[in-house]
This record gives sequence, C-alpha cells and structure tokens, in this order.
Amino acid sequence: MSPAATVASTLITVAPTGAETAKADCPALPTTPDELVETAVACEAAGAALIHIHVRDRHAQPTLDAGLLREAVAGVREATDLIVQLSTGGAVTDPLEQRLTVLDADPDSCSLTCGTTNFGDGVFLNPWVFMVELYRRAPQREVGPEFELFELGHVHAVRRLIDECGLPFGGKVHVDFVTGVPGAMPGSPQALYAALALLPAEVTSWSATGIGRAPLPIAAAALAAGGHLRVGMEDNLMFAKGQPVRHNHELVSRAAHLATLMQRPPMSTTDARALLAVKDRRTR
Ligand code: KMH
Ligand code: ZN
Repeated sequence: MSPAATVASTLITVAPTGAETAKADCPALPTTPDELVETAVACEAAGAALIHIHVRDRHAQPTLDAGLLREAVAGVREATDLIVQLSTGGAVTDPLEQRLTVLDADPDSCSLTCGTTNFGDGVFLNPWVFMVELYRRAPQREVGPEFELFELGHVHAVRRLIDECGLPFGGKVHVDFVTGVPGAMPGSPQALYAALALLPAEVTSWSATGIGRAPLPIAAAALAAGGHLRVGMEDNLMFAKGQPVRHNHELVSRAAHLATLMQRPPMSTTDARALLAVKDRRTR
C-alpha cells in the first residue's frame, strides 16, 4: 500500500441513490433515468470520477431489470466520462442469481461485497459461493470488481478470493470500506484503521464511506491515511444537523473541498481509469 504522502489526488465516488430510501420520503433522491443522468453530470462537474449505480423502476422501487440497468449505463456513459459501476448488492430482498445478471449490462465496474452482514433490520446475503461465482464471471465480461467491506472479516475474504481465484480483471485491487451500517463495522476512524491494517498486500487502492453520522470523520480519517472517498445519498441523507441533502453534488463538492484542503484534490476521470485499470468502453 502506498503511504498517504505518495497519494497525490483523491478518487471521489458518488453513490447517488441506493436501494433503501423511499422516493416519497426523499423527493431529492434521483430515481428516474433522467434524474440519474442529471445527477451524474452535476457530480462529475463537482469532482466525482466514479458513479455507483442502483436502478429504480417507474414506481421508484429498486430493481435489477436488465433493460433499465442497460439504459442507466448507456445514459451515464453518453453524458459523462465517469467510470460506471453497477451495484450487484441490489436490495436485501434481491435473489442471488438475479444479482449475478447485473454484469450483462456491460458496466465498467461492479461492486462485490465480501461476506454476509447485518444490514439494519435485514441481512445482506453474500455467501462464499456467490462471491466466487461473481468474481469468476466479472473477468469474462472484462469488468473489474470493487470489493465492498462492511466488516473486519470481509477484509480477510479478499485475501481468500485472491488466493483461490487470482487477481481480478486489470490486475488492480480496489476495496471500499462501508462503515456505519447498523449491525456492521462502526463508522469510526478506529474501526477503519483496524480494517486497514489487515488489507492484503495486493490491494492497490482503497476508499471509505461512513453511513449516517459518520461521513466526515471517516472522510477525514481516510484522506489522512492515503485513502479515497465515497459519498452520496445512498449513504447520507443529511448534509448537517437539520439540513437535508438537496442534491448529490453538494456531498461531492464538500468531499472535493476537504480533499483539496488536504492537498489531495479530486482525481480526474483519466487518472481514475488508470488507477482502476478500467477497460475503455466510452461512447463519446
Ligand atoms: N443495498 C445494500 C443491501 C452494493 O451496492 O453492492 C447493498 C449495497 C452494496 O448497497
Ligand atoms: Zn450500493
């Protein structure tokens, strides 16, 4: 792993929608194809280089519908230079077999959660055989996975995946610490640094996000330790106490500002594509 001082810029990922928040509770949540593309354009302008997408149907419900996934990928790719990552986590109710079909939508990247975890009142299922199947299918589609780590044990699962299946497509290993999910790893710098200490040597870059109240301490801790940032309304609906997020670009702008203060300004999409060894699928 690179020491913090050698990481010159910051990859900012935006996760604008997620699968958990109801549109009725949060009208600012981007749920339609047009809202997603508008969000992507604004967040790229604010400093994001990668977008983590969950798709909603016309009733704003989370879906893994193949046509809607393809429409989302094509729409964002057409309008921006962002790296397009599709969630394979979906919603906790999505069947495992359907989660594997996300790769058919031809994303640049896919999330791959490294183990089952408590997820609020639910359980987010990621059995080992599912992880291996997703890990083996991704290179067949020339897609690089981003390993989502919600728990300390998930860090060790990255080690096990690499040992049993080799390096992912492109040879880069990027992990994202998702901290602060109720029932999983807390959103504290201490938990982040404990997990960081266990990262396999093959990991080439890492990012972190803090759910709920944790985004700022986690962002500051990640920047201080050479990590990258994920922000967005999938993870945080409040910008500050009493101040709801009005648009995802507010969270990206704040992350970009913080990163710039730390002398690690937002990474360009070109540099992010090199960092993650993304296959070039650009259409514009
Ligand atoms: N919605 C969560 C159950 C991912 O995108 O891969 C899973 C999730 C992780 O958001
Ligand atoms: Zn997600």
